[in-house]
Amino acid sequence: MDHESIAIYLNALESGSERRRDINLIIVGKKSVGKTSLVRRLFGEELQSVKSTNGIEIHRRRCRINLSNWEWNKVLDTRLVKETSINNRILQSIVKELHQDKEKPKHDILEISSSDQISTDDNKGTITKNIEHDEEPQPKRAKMNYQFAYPEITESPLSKLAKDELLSIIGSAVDLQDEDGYANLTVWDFAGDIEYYNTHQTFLNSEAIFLVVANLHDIDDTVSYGTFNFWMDTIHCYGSINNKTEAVLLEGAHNLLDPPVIAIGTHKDKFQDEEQCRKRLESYTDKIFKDSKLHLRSIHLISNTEDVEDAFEKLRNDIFATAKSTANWNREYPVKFIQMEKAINSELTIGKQIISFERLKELGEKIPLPITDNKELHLFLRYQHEIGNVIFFEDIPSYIILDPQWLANAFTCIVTAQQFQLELPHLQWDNFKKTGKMDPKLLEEIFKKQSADMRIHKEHILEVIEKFDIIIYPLLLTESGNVQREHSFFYVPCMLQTLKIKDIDVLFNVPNASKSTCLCFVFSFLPPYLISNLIVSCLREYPLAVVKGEIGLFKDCCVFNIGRTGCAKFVLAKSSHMIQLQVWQWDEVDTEVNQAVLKVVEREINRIVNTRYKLKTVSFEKKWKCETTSFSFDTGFLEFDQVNDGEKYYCEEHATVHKYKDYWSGEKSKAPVRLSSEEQNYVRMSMIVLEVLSGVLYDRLYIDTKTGEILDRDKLDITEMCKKYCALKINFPSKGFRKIEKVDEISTNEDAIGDDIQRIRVIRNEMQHSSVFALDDTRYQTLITTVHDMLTRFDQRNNPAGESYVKRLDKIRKMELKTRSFEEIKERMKAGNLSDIFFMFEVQE
Ligand SMILES: Nc1nc2c(ncn2[C@@H]2O[C@H](COP(=O)(O)OP(=O)(O)OP(=O)(O)O)[C@@H](O)[C@H]2O)c(=O)[nH]1
Ligand SMILES: [Mg+2]
Repeated sequence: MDHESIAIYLNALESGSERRRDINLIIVGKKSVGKTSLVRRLFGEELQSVKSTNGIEIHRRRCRINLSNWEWNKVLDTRLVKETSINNRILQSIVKELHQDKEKPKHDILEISSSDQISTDDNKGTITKNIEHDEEPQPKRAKMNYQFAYPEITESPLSKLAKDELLSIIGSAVDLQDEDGYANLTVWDFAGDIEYYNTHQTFLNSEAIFLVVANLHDIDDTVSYGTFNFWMDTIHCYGSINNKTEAVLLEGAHNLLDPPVIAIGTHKDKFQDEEQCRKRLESYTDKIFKDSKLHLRSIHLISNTEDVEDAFEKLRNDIFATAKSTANWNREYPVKFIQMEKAINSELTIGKQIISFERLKELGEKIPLPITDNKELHLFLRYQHEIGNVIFFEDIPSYIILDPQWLANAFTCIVTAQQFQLELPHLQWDNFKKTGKMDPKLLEEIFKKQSADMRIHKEHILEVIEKFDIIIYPLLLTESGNVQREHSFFYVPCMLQTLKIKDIDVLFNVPNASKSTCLCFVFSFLPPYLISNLIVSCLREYPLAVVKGEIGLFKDCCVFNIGRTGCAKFVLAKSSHMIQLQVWQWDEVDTEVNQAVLKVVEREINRIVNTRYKLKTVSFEKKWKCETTSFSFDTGFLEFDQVNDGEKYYCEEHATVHKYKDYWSGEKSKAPVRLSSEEQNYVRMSMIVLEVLSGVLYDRLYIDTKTGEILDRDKLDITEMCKKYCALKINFPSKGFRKIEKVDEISTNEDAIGDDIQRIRVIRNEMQHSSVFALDDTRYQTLITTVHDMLTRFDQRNNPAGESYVKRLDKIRKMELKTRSFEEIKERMKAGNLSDIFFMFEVQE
């Protein structure tokens, strides 16, 4: 093994990349509609012995990328195959590097040719390799012979690592041809039972393609439509604009949202007429929420039992075409990351299903070209999560799940659909469903039925599923008035079936005078599992309230104690599209208690929505209802700045007048009464920078890199993007990048893209470095004219998907601004943290 080959390898690791083609296909729909049967047919398998799915089944396959001859190969992704595949990818990157180096004079590549006979010779400075295969069935294989000679260099510890690595790859089976010709397909077959919806959530993500399946025969059933609608809305929670600008424009489609959905109607065999089937399925797709509809790409009508292969071939091709139209198809993947994949795969091989971020860091340090930057490791994990290789959430970094099926199995130990509960008829399910309480005896019986592997790891499984918010060991008040964490049993909120929301205050005997106004988090779409996650989160901080021996935990509703005395409690209750919070104080009312609880609850909702699940389209508004409201009343909300403390207001629910008491005053006192016109100008311009200009720059970068390079779209930062653009060494601004401070100093050469990028940078700086957070009318008008002209040019150059940039600008100019978050925004401006401001600022068109 010569040093230059090691150098090439290290270079490939540092700067090289491969094209990834990953399809993450998730199949959802009501119970028994035919999801598993559909998976079988897609894989060309028999339908016999299809059983109802318990939880989630993950099938991983590789399939050939060839539109005319596209087959879903039955290569199971066993660990051995995975290892081989990783080695192939590494070796291929070296060969690619060699090809690239061909043009460089210092590299003296002697030969790259096809030959059957390859050998290894360390002394003469050549790598040769006989590439063999142990996979079957195999198409034509490329037998590569590559030899090269370089001067000797001193061996460093790094090159020693690289040498060992290369030797180990060379000693394994590789097939360069195959890697180029395959896409990785992961199919997730989800159970239809509602009990699992809480656990399904862990496996969904914004990069998948969804098949939403409905039984055409069931179409008039309201539960059937409800489930279809539920899945479309749930998918929309992950919605983002499909930014593959060119592809979308070419097909004449606008404003499509990812993740894409293909709607499938099964049981076509029960109808004579295909047109009738189509109308039935369209009666669903026509009714769904207009934004959820933007995910829908096509519909397919099939019979799993009767249709011949053609129908499934058509569907396979459609899935493939859909995958190709997603933003991340063929994206560049750093070769270094393949190394990391190899490192985590070896952890799996030695039986570790879970590793911590700390362990990942250690692994990152040990690979031939170490990854030590946390951000880079996070990017790696995010990508791996998106393609379904690992499960990783930023808020639980100690639990990186290397085998998603293991986690799915762990979930189904505890979250069990009715049908699977029936297999253990002798157990006390009723009490479990009523109280959510899992006592040690029931737990023991359940684990007796699990596989040996699961039984051995019982404690570990419980620890993991607690981290994933499925179970909670509650805090309880002891008789002596202390707060203690319970360890002998736990609760499973998502399994509860007893609904008590209506009479919860009667149960706790709460006098009206003790109740606060009811704070409502009103969602446009409220993911149903959110309340269980939220209850678990709050039970980590507050003791569960108990009254007359009955605990305050019910389906979609929970009562917590605040402090040790029990004199103050709060309730969280879900009803239709809102989560409600009410504080009960039997003693003197202290509004600081309300504010403290609100802070925790709001923080946890934001964590679940934004950090845990990264739900891009889920947002809420905080409103309120009167003290004596019924939790099921879901209209007639009042705005926080509508009434002042002590003022009277009309209550729609009780058709009478009440006096307003300000329990949540933190809500109001923070905000200035009104924004001045200069402040409004400033806020508008900041929003234009964040919402429009950063998008322009992103699109331009995307077009000019021509690589679809991985960019963190969530954290668009103009400085970072300018740096990247600068590195492309094209379209330099007329006066260089750094010298200009004001937009007025930029050359008047309006054709130059570089000058416009410069304009974006300095306008953003002007906003960020403002010390007064105000912009006078003249300056605002000057900037608006500059931005307007520039956006007209970029509309021509970038041809953006969806709305034109100028239209987006006009929207912000006309928006009505609310004042509440202004102080908070100023703080963030001062801190230099400009991202996300737009989302914090509540705006109305
Ligand atoms: N006639 C007819 N029967 C079908 C069709 N698709 C599925 N079935 C039958 O419906 C039953 C349920 O099918 P599955 O594939 O298990 O349904 P599933 O959606 O995976 O069910 P869960 O995993 O329990 O949610 C089986 O008996 C299938 O044979 C179809 O297109 N036509
Ligand atoms: Mg199934």
